[in-house]
Amino acid sequence: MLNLILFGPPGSGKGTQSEKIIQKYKLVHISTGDLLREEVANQTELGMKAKKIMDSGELVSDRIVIGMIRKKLEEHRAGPGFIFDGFPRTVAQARELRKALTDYDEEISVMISLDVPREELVKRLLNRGKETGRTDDNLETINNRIDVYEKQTIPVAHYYDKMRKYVPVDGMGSIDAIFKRIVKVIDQVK
Ligand code: B4P
Repeated sequence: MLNLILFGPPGSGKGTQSEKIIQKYKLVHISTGDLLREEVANQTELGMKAKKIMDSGELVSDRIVIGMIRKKLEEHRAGPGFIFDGFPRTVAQARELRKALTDYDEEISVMISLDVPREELVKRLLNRGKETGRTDDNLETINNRIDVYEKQTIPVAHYYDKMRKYVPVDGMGSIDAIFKRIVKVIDQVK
């Protein structure tokens, strides 16, 4: 199985590039952001709790997120592999993912990290907010999300770097140019 993590700050293009990766490699896409937004849209108890946290730019609890991931892994255990988009976001989530994959005799093949400067992230997310009305795409929340990423999520990159699985990719330029860089990395580990 090919198991990828697509990593990077909010607005770095994880969701955008995931769509192209899934088309080419037929992987199962797990986006914790999408799963949480689905809960919000369905107004579940979990969704109501998550919405407040997401609108402030903080991270939803590890316990909730890991529960959602374990469920998806079980549903697609016989599949071609996974692309994890926006997960893990804390070292605790990374450890739990490792345990869960080990239960299926699997492991992460590579973590691809999209590098994009802060000014560009803010620009992209403000634009997405205008186009989609996403309630967490306003300046205050965007800045907090980037701060939270720097404090709580960057250590996840060090975790995979120690295992020699971390590969940075330039996330600036056209969507197709970035995709070509990603394909090069995937084809080396496949
Ligand atoms: P996510 O849904 O993961 O959202 P994101 O990081 O903001 O977006 P992404 O990087 O996918 O950017 P996109 O492709 O859309 O998280 C939302 C919230 O959910 C978090 O704040 C947190 O509260 C919660 N959450 C999620 N996962 C969690 C976890 N594991 N643990 C705890 N909490 C969790 O790109 C952004 C914009 O840029 C788009 O408009 C796109 O069109 C544009 N764009 C993309 N590529 C471009 C390019 N090359 N050039 C110009 N524009 C580009």
